[in-house]
Parts: sequence; structure tokens; C-alpha cells
Amino acid sequence: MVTLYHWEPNANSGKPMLALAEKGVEYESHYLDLLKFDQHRSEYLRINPDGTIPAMVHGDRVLTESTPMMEYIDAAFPGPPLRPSDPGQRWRMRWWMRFFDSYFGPSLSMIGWSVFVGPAVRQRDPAELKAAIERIPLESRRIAWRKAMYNEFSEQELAESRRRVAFATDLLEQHLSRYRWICGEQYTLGDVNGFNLGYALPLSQPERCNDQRTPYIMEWLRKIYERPATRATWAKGRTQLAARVSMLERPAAAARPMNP
Ligand SMILES: N[C@@H](CCC(=O)N[C@@H](CS)C(=O)NCC(=O)O)C(=O)O
Repeated sequence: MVTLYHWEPNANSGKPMLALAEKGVEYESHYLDLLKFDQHRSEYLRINPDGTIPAMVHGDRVLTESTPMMEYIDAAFPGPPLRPSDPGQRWRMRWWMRFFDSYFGPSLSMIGWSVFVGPAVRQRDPAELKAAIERIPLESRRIAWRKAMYNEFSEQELAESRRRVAFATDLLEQHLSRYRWICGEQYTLGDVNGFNLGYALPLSQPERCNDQRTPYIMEWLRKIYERPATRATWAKGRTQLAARVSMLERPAAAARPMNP
């Protein structure tokens, strides 16, 4: 029996959601609304004292950290393997997962928190926001929330994040011009990881990620979006954040001119 505590299929929560769907594992879903600070409530802190999502409970195990959680899912359940057995391909998958998690993801996340999360909560009662910050267990998350709520990301750090996103997008495009999937020939957790982080790139970075400039990324995103597990997972989204995925629908074939 698996219970998953998650937010939208997006970034970290979407990783185990999509991995479980690919493996065909049913799970009990507990949706936590990040913008209502559900993740800092005492009921959830009893599961994950760090107050971050996702968290997964399997039997008597509580698993946190979305990327190792996906590896656990792949190892613990039957279903199609989501990690290559070839050592070189596995190294390549892990190389990219590390790059996604430690470089690309945090930069995109900072931009997302400054343009989406901050504005989404900023209008609320200041006393409510102050109390919400005080309840956050991890200092690093308190800092991120404070900056988002009070619009305190500096121009310098945002510029550095934009530079990193540009660099990472170009590197991914180059990689996908040589390899069909992240590890090479097989759809793996590396693709699950990258899709969660990047599915909205064509919308959030339209001048960097589009059919002309990054055709390989666009094709890769569309192929992943067309998988039944991805469709089913994104259908669980409740907000506009997850609804952005629909921009990966392939453009309808141009209407044929009628025969004269
Ligand atoms: N490294 C962790 C990061 C988890 C994390 O920070 N998740 C974000 C949501 S994407 C979160 O819980 N934020 C809650 C908060 O900052 O209050 C993972 O991969 O699971």
C-alpha cells in the first residue's frame, strides 16, 4: 500500500506521481496545497518534519527526496524498468538527474517563486503571512518564502538564475540532438525528472525554448506528454500550473485546401 503526499504534478511532486503511474502502481493520494501552507501543518509534519513535499509512505517506510524516491519506486515495484541496466547509460541518466536537481531546477524554481508563488500569496493578510513563515521548519524554505512574499529576490540573483536557465536549456538541446532519451535509447527516470522540471519551458521561456530554436527539446517534451502515464498524471492537477501542459498538444495539421 502506497500513500503519496503531493502538490501539483510539477517539479518535485510530479516525479513520484509520474514514476508510480509509469509502473502502474495505485496509490492513495493526499493533495497538499502549497499555497495554503498545508505542508507546514502538524498533521503533515508528523510524516515529514521538514515540511516539504512530496513524501511517500510504503508499508512502514517514509520516503522523502523526490529523486531517490523515484529510484525506490523503480526498484520496489514490478512494471517496466525505468533505469537502464547498461552502466554507461545509467551514469548518463544519473548525471542528468543531478544536473536537473542541483543546477537547472533551483534556477527555474527561483524564477517561478518570484513570478508565480510570491504574487499568488502576497495579497493576503500580513499577520497571516508572518505567522505562516514562523511555522516553516527549514531555514532554507523560510528564506525562500520570505523573499517570495516580500518580493526580495535581488536583481543580481534573478539574473544569475536566468543565465543558468539559458545555459542549461542549450545544453539539453545539444544532448537531445544526439540522444533520443536522456540516457540514450530508453525512457527512464531521467526523462521523468527532466519533464517535471521543463514541461512549461516553452511557456515560461518562449524566446529560448520554441520549435525553431530548440526543436529537439520540443519533440522530447511532446513525446513524453503523449504517454498515457503522463496524461493520467497531469489530469490530477487542480490549478493553472498543471494545465499549462496542454501547450504541448501538437498543432493540428493545417487544413487541406478543398479541391477546386
Ligand atoms: N529536495 C526535495 C525538495 C522538496 C521541496 O522543497 N519541495 C517544495 C515543493 S516543489 C516544497 O515542499 N516547498 C514547500 C515549502 O517551501 O514550504 C525533493 O526533491 O523532494
